[in-house]
Amino acid sequence: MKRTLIRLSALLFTLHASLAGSPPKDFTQENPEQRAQRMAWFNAARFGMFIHWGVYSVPAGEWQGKTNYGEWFMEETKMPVSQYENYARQFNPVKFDAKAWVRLAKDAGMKYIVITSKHHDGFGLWPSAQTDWSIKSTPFHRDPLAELATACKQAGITLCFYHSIMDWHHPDWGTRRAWNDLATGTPDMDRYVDYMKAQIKELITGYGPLGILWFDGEWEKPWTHERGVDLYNYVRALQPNIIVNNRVGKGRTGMGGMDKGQGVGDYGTPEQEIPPTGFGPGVAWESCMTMNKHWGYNKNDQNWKSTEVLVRNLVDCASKGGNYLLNIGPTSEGLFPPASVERLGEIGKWMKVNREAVYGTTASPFPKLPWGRCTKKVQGKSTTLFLHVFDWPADGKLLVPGLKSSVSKVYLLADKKHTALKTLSSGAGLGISLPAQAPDARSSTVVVKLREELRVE
Ligand code: FHN
Repeated sequence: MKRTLIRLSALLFTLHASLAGSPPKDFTQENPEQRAQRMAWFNAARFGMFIHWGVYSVPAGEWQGKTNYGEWFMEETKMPVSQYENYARQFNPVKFDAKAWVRLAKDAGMKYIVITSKHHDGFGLWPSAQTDWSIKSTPFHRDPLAELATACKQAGITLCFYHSIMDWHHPDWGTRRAWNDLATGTPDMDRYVDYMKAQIKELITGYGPLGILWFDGEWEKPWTHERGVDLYNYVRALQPNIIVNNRVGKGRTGMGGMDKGQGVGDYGTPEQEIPPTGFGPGVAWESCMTMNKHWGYNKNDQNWKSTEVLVRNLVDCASKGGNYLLNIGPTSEGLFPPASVERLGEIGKWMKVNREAVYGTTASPFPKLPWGRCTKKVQGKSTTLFLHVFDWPADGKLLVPGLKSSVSKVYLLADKKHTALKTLSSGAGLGISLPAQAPDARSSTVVVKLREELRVE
């Protein structure tokens, strides 16, 4: 009863405030402590799954003899929108199993999933009340996002939505395509923003608490910084603790993904690249990458990155204080490509041994390490360094340059007995004697427990 009264009074307060015409709250003026609290899960997670799924998976990258298409199929083929809509009628992912997808992500060590609720083609992956251009117009009379939300909740995985600001299908998107043969009238961006906000409200209020709203497609002229600030505040007002990436505004410097200043959004979004260094404490970022060459499913693209490259990318991001968002492009049947499943399984085996050297870590205190990377974990007064050795020294001698702190224990993370490794401090830093064989050629972790505060020269 008391809880209901509290809720009722909060609702009345909000109602009064809005009737009184008080200005909407500017969430960009959040204090550092509030921001740190809101970003904590993201910064600890370090590893997520990106999913690009939509009707573009039906042609699977192939059209009129060309085989290099992906989620940009409509734009790159310049297919009349009326013809492109036929793919929705063929989109029937009868093999879609949300629990299986979430299990694959969780077993790979991923802590969150970002799935395309709407990509640039405007197709809604959920039964939106705002348009028929959604899963409603397919033979698949289910709600994949609802099934994914349930599976994520059961598995303790954070669900996030990717939502494209740019919309090649909607008649009011400001830069209308010549091949949008269904659009009539003059584009009206205010009307478009109302439509986009109505869809976003469905997503934020209909699928449980979300981790991130991952905006994209912000680069075209009709979108402005001011509209970005407004959209950021709109989203945060609907779910105050949600995280919004920097593509809600206009601050992103191309694929480098970081803000050039005057941006809006909570973190930077390098794409298909990893920054050369981190950006210091308090600057959150996430590098998103494909596993082959396409975001959306392309049946001919067999350019798969090796598991070694994927593991080292994850370690590289974590060593610079960032996250790794690794993409899957499911088929129109609702399956992850076998090559993706294979790599997810291999990454999962590596994470089973090395996850504590990734989750909850912060950036390396060393400028550059010739043999690999380093992540750091501070728990109370104790500091642990995780040395990720890519190039195992042939002579068994590993030097941590400049490390001056005394150490209490050094051991291989893969060694369940935590057998102490011999160390020798010198003017050059800390020398560690390693066994001849690396536990994992892709990346092996040496744990260095410091006895005192961290000192690096
Ligand atoms: O145009 C999109 C592209 O299709 C894909 O979604 C990537 C992934 O972040 N983002 C844009 C390109 O920067």
